[in-house]
Amino acid sequence: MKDQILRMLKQNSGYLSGEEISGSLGISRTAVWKHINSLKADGYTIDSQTKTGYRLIHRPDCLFPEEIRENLCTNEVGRNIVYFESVDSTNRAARELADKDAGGGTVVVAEKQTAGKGRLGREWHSPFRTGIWMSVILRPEIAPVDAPKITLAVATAVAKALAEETGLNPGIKWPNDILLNGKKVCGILTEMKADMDRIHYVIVGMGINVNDMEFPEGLRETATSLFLEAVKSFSRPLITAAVLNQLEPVYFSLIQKGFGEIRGDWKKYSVNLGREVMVNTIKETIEGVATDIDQDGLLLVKKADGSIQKITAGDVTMRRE
Ligand code: BT5
Repeated sequence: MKDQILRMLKQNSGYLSGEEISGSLGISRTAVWKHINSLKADGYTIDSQTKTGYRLIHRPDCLFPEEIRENLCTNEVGRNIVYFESVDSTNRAARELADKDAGGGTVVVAEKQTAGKGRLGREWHSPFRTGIWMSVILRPEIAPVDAPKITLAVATAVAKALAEETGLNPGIKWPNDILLNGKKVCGILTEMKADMDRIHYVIVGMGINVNDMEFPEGLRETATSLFLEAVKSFSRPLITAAVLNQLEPVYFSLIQKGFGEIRGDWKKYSVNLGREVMVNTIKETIEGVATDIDQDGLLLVKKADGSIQKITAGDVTMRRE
């Protein structure tokens, strides 16, 4: 009901009387008044005039599902959005929902994470209302070994959305970083629950720094935000919707046609290819030139002895950055 009132206010640039709202929604005027107060408590500025009614003056930059959905044009992804003002980790919350049978396409968003995580137990800095901290539950019918390709597909979707919405020039650093001017603006964490031959679900977590004006010591040199790069702030719900709008077609293309379909786009955004890289994997460090990404999403590194090594997972550092 609250969402419906909000929608009515958004569609009306002038005042809407309590009577009009109560009449069209079939609720009492007191109920309308209560919902309006609740919207105000959420941060919406609504002018209330005894004679003329209510008018929406300003909306907060929040990840409320209603704000995201307004710009969403997907069929499945983001049709169900679970909102937290604060949560330990949206990936952890998404896992819990997926274990309780939440459908594929369910999105979890939070204004803040108290224990946001990166890969291999690293921390993800996720302060209140500066960025987009979100996780998408996916239920792909692909083999577990193919799951890492989802990270690459999602990186392509994020890069496309950021380029379109901001006019900036994002680059993908294999496998899971989006960079702006060499600094990290987004990290992706893909986790899954699977048997040997079957995926139960995949959780794709994305952390996008949007309106951060600064970063703490330790991240200052390596992290950036859309605000710092464009010198203007952006609507977080709008960027969230833009990312989900790109994610859905890229994901379905991956599932139906394989990584080959996306590979061209991925390469267009890659900042690795043709560069000297050092890749730390769990068991070794590989140095060479990143020459390509293959049909399976593996990074090909040409070593000094001329041999090509295919890398499935690791951290890439670029030389002469
Ligand atoms: C990642 O890991 O880049 C994956 C980050 C995924 C975060 C999202 S937020 C929503 C969802 N819920 C979660 O709990 N996580 C996901 P990795 O490649 O391991 O990079 C981690 C490293 O990035 C850290 O060790 C820091 O050096 C750096 N870092 C931490 N916070 C950052 C930030 N906000 N912006 C840029 N760099 C950051």
